[in-house]
This record gives sequence, C-alpha cells and structure tokens, in this order.
Amino acid sequence: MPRALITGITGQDGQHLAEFLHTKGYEIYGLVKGQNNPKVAALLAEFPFIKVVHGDLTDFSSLVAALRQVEPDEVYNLGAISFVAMSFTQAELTSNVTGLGVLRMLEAIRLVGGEKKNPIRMYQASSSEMYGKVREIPQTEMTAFHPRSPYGVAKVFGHHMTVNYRESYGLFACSGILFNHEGPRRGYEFVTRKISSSVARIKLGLQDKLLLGNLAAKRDWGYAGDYVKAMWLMLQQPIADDFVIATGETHEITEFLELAFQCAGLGDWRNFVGQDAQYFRPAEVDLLVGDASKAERQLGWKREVDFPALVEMMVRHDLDVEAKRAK
Ligand code: NAP
Ligand code: G4F
Repeated sequence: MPRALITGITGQDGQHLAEFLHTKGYEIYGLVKGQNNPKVAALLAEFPFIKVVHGDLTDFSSLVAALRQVEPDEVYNLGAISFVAMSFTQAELTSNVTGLGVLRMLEAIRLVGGEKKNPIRMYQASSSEMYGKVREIPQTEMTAFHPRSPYGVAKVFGHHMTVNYRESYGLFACSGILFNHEGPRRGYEFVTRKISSSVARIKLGLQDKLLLGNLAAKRDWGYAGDYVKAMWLMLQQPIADDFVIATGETHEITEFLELAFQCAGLGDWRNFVGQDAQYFRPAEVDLLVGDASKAERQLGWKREVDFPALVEMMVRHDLDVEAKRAK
C-alpha cells in the first residue's frame, strides 16, 4: 500500500487529494497544525481513513519527526498561507510559511529520505500567482515570473528551491504551477466562494448586498477535483519535472457573477453587487491564462469540468448549505 503525507490536509486541495488518493488505495497521513485545530473534527468525520500527524511548516524538527513516523513514499506539500490579500498585511508570516516552509520540507526530505531504501517523491504546490504582471499570454513553464504580492514572491522562492534541490541533490521533487481552482470546498475568503455563498444567501433572503473589490481581474478558473489528479500524475512519472495546470480559458469576475446570479434565478447581478475599497489590493494580477499543453502531452491530464459547470456546481452546493443552516 503506497503511503502519502499531505501538508495542508484541512484545506480545499488537501481534502480533494485525500479523497482521490483513497480511491487509488493509498494510506493517507495529514499534517495538521495548531493546538486543537477546529477543522480536524469535520475533516475526520468526512474522511475517517485519514491519519493525523501533528506538525507545522515553520517548525523543522516537527517535519523531520512526521517523515520519520510516517515513512511516506510521496509528500504533497500543499500547506501555505494561501490568501493573497492576507499576504500584504502579514508578509513576514507568509514568507515564513509559504516560502521558507518549502525549504524546510525539502531539507527534511533530504535528511530523512537518505535513511530510506526508496527515495521520497515530493510535490510542491506552486502557483500562477508567480506570473503576476504577466510577461506573455498564455503562460507556460518557460514564462518569466513577476510576482505582485508577498504570497507570489514566497511561491517563487519555493518554486526555485524545489528546482534547485532536484538539480543539486537529485531529489524527486516536482513543482505544479496550478492556476486558480475552485469548488464547493473552497474557502469563503476567495472571490468565487464569496460570490456563490452570497448568491445563495440573497436567494434565501438572508443577505441583500454583495460587496467586492476589483471586478475587472481575469482568472483561469478550473475545478479543484480535476487539478489534484495532475498532482498525483506528476509523481508517477519516471523523471521529476514541472508542469502548468490550467484550462486555457480566462474569465472576468463579472462573468462569474453573471452566471452565478442567473443560476439562482436572481436576474441582473448589478442589482445586488457593490464595491468596497477594503477589497482592493495594493498591487493586482490583472490577467491569468495558462497553457497546459505540456501536462496534456506528457501526463495525459485534461480538465473535465468547464467554467459554466463549475459556477453551477458551487451555487447549487451553497443553496443547499445555506438552506440547511437557515433551518
Ligand atoms: P487552503 O484551502 O487555504 O489550505 C491551506 C492549508 O495550509 C490549510 O490546510 C492550512 O491549515 C495549512 N497551513 C497553513 N499554515 C500552515 C503551517 N504553518 N503549517 C502547516 N500547514 C499550514 O489552500 P488550497 O486552495 O487548498 O491550496 C493548496 C496549496 O496550493 C496552497 O499551497 C496554495 O498556495 C496552492 N495553490 C492553490 C491554488 C488554488 O487556486 N486553490 C492555486 C495555486 C496554488 P489550517 O487551515 O488547518 O491552519
Ligand atoms: O479569489 P482570489 O482571492 O484568488 P487569487 O488572488 O487569484 O489567489 C488564488 O489563486 C492563486 C492562483 O493564481 C493561488 F495561488 C492562491 O493561493 C489563491 O488560491 O481573488 C481573485 C481575484 C483577484 O483579482 C481579487 O482582487 O478576485 C479579485 N477580487 C475582487 N473582489 C476579490 C474580491 N477577491 C477576494 N478574495 N475578495 C473580494 O471581495
């Protein structure tokens, strides 16, 4: 039975990945941070097969201990401060967790991996946010980075460290440059979930307005359930490499609003949406669109859920969730 250690197990991708690896027959360990982390009970209720290990990406010895305890074949490093807006106000913490955390995990694997017969394979969760003020359209594995947030800068650091440890020490370490991926497990702080949950609450008469920031930004939005399959595929290859994972389409936030309000039968979104200065960022990523042709060619990966189906999935889910909460 292959064994996987997932950091960021309580997050959106951690849950999708655990669900997917379970279908592949993996024994799954999740690194959980904090004292009495409130997300753990719900996680184990939904996924009783997950085994919890305690540790933190800011604490090197806890990562070494987790690797020695679990003896994983594969490590998926998904843990991060992942909310771009927060990275502007907590830049040092973000750099420590999202940036240096990758280095700590690579070092821990180098140390503990040397004690194992079979080398540990590692997936690093890199991000399209690294492209920032994009240098070319669409973005590929070869496009230069120009991050626009402390989060983006931290991800560039983690990305280059992953490549460097592969080249310097022969570690089987892959970096997946994933474009935005969403779904019903998305955190409420991100724009898509903020929209789908607000649409549901407006429909049920629980809220009357939705306040957002910059509506002109464009993102390449895919479904998280499709993207975790690409993570796994990367670690099954004969040679470690880096891959862009994206849909190749870009949509403005207004298009997400249009479909979401329509789906709930609420008509024109402009009747409900306002703007608030607090949701604008000091620097913005205006447009992202990825070229995943390398992943399609070499991994055989292809997205299954398209943009309208993604919006509908999220709105329908939140209509159910909010209706249950209101009872
Ligand atoms: P998420 O829902 O925000 O989850 C982040 C996870 O990181 C949570 O489980 C969190 O644990 C954990 N974490 C935070 N600080 C930690 C620390 N000090 N030590 C250990 N774990 C810590 O993020 P996601 O959307 O699943 O994304 C997964 C990864 O992919 C992240 O690295 C993100 O930056 C990257 N990524 C995401 C996207 C996307 O569109 N979703 C795109 C590209 C890259 P607690 O909440 O329990 O504290
Ligand atoms: O949903 P967002 O917060 O996601 P963002 O910044 O693109 O980051 C996500 O995707 C990255 C991949 O490119 C990941 F690496 C990262 O971890 C995270 O998962 O914001 C999307 C866009 C931005 O342009 C933002 O300015 O939506 C705009 N926006 C407008 N109003 C808003 C809001 N974003 C949020 N969160 N909340 C608003 O009210």
